[in-house]
This record gives sequence, structure tokens and C-alpha cells, in this order.
Amino acid sequence: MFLKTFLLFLFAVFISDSYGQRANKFFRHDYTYIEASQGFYKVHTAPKNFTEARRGCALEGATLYYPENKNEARAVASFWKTTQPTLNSWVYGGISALIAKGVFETVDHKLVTAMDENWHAGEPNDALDIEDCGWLLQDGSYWDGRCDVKYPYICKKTLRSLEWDYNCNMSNLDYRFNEDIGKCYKFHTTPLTWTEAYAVCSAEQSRLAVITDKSEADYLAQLGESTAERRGDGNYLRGLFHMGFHNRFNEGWQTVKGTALVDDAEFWYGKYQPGPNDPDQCGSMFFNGLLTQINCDLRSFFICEHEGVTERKNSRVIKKYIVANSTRL
Ligand SMILES: *[C@@H]1O[C@H](CO)[C@@H](O)[C@H](O)[C@H]1NC(C)=O
Ligand SMILES: *[C@@H]1O[C@H](CO)[C@@H](O)[C@H](O)[C@H]1NC(C)=O
Ligand SMILES: CC(=O)N[C@H]1CO[C@H](CO)[C@@H](O)[C@@H]1O
Repeated sequence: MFLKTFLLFLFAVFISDSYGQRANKFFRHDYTYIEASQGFYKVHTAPKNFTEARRGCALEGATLYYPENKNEARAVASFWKTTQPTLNSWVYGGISALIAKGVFETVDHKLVTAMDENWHAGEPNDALDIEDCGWLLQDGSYWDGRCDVKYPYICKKTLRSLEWDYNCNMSNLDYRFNEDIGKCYKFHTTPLTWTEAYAVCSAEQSRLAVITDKSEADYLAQLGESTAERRGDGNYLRGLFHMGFHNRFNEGWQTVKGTALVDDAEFWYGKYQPGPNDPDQCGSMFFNGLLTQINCDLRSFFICEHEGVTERKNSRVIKKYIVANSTRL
């Protein structure tokens, strides 16, 4: 009985610990927590069209903001006005009728009927037959407007949806921790150019993977090899994936951290490290772990990496063990 109580106690500690990040109220550096609406927000001042805006939020682990109630509309408008006083007085809101014309839905697929009190008077009217996206005004009301013009936007993450990977010290749960190397990796199987891949890793608060030694090169080759979707349809380069090194400044090959790339021809395909004047200026790795230079505009899979937290490793493993085995008591 005592043992059972004790284990239940540890179990409770584990639960509260996994929710600890919610108590910390931390999502990402670039997001601000607003207590009144229990959410994290970021105003993107660089204008994008609607689809880019929606994707921009998704890449950051968030969604394109729309107010769920008046309270949130007020709190976020105040944040928007005080932090970005010179910004446009409307942004893209997270509602659109892009799937079926006239059927407005939020980005999380809740219906927004024409009766919704948030519509500005006279909207939605689909003027010119091209108004399929929601423009959100500072008073919390919507206009229906076109989707292709570029406007600022706001991304949102609710506190209740916040998850945390303690080994990777991030909210993105798609990264895989390697204890020996002390880093977390994500193998992306949507092919992109090297330049786009660089931007995606950055939006995930990571960077294209940098190899520091042979064991890391071997691990990444193995990670690629073991990824089920590693062959797919579409127009992209098969057999390799983009990595975090380049020669974009014609100053010789370097890592995306700005450090020197391992200077050893053994790491390169054909045992040849290209010179600083090679026309191909971006870095990739073959599935066999060997490096190669590549045209930065060619599409391929890629790997992002994020620094892991090694000192907490042991306590996490113990807690997982307690949870896994306490349920059988
Ligand atoms: C937004 O721009 C991208 C190109 O950057 C384009 O592919 C997409 O179709 C545009 N979306 C809209 C709704 O215009
Ligand atoms: C987790 O990352 C934050 C920065 O996002 C850093 O300040 C903090 O020290 C890291 N925590 C650990 C345990 O490494
Ligand atoms: C870490 C550990 O010892 N976990 C054990 C939990 O219980 C299962 C059996 O249900 C064992 O296989 C694990 O080794």
C-alpha cells in the first residue's frame, strides 16, 4: 500500500513535470505570452500572402491567429498596437473559404457562418468574386478580402496545447534525440531547395544539420536510411539530403554556424573536397554518409538539428521508467 502510494506520488510528480513547461509559460523566444487569453503570440511584420502566412505559423509550431472571443480580440489588439504601432491596421486572420467558395472556416476547421457577429457590417460579400480570406481588423472584426496580396499576420499558440520535449528543450515533438551526440534531429521528407530548407530549419529554431565527426555522419546516414518515406513521388533529387554547410560567400566551405567544415577528403564523395570556386555552393550528404556539393536551387530532403540537453538525460529516463511500470501495480 505504502509502495503504491509512493509510486502514485512519483507518477504525480512526473505529470506535473511534463506540464511544467505550461507553468513556465514559455513556448519560444519570439512569442509573447498573454495571460488574459492564455496564449503565445507573434506579430509577423514582413507581409505575406494568406497561404504563406498560414504556412509561416505552422512552421513555427503555431497557427494563424483569429480571435476566439472578445476578450482575446481585445488583449491581442492591445499587444499588436503597443508593440507594432506603425503596422498596417489589419492583418490576415486565420479564416478563409479557400477549400469551398463561400464556406468560411477557421484554420482549425471550425465553420464561420455569415451570421457570425465578428463580420464587419456588409461582409462577407465576396466582392469581385475573389474575396476568400479573412482580413482581421484591430477591433476584432473581419472583412472578407483577397488572398494573394501581402499583409502582416499574427501567429498563435494556446497554452493548453503546449507540449515540451525536455531532451530537445523545445516544443516541437518531431525531433529525435541522440544521447551519444547530444543533439536532436528531424529528417524532413518534403523536398525543398537548400535555401528553403535553411529557412524551414530556422523557423523551427534549428539549423541544417552540421556534422562534426564520423560517428555523426554515420548516424545521419542511418537516420536517412531508416526513414520510411525516403522515396517518394515528385520532382526532386533522390539519393541525398541537404546539410548545414555551404560556400555561398566563395570563401571556402564552412558550416552554417560559420565554423570550419571538417577538413578531411575522406568525408567527401570521391574523396574530393571541392575548391572555393566550385559553381555549386551548397552542401548535401548521400545516403551512404558521404558529402557532396550541390546547386542551391535543387530540391531534396534535408535534416535539421537542435541542441539537446544532456545533463537532464538521466532524470528523464528514470521518470519514464516509473510511469511505464507503475501502471501494472
Ligand atoms: C502565395 O505565394 C506563393 C508563392 O510565394 C504562391 O505559390 C501561392 O499560390 C500564393 N497564394 C495565394 C493565395 O495567392
Ligand atoms: C533551453 O533553451 C533555452 C533557450 O531557449 C535556454 O535558455 C535554456 O537554458 C535551455 N535549457 C537547458 C536545460 O538547456
Ligand atoms: C526500465 C525498466 O526496467 N522497465 C521495465 C518496465 O516493465 C517492463 C515489463 O512490463 C520491462 O520490460 C521493462 O524493462
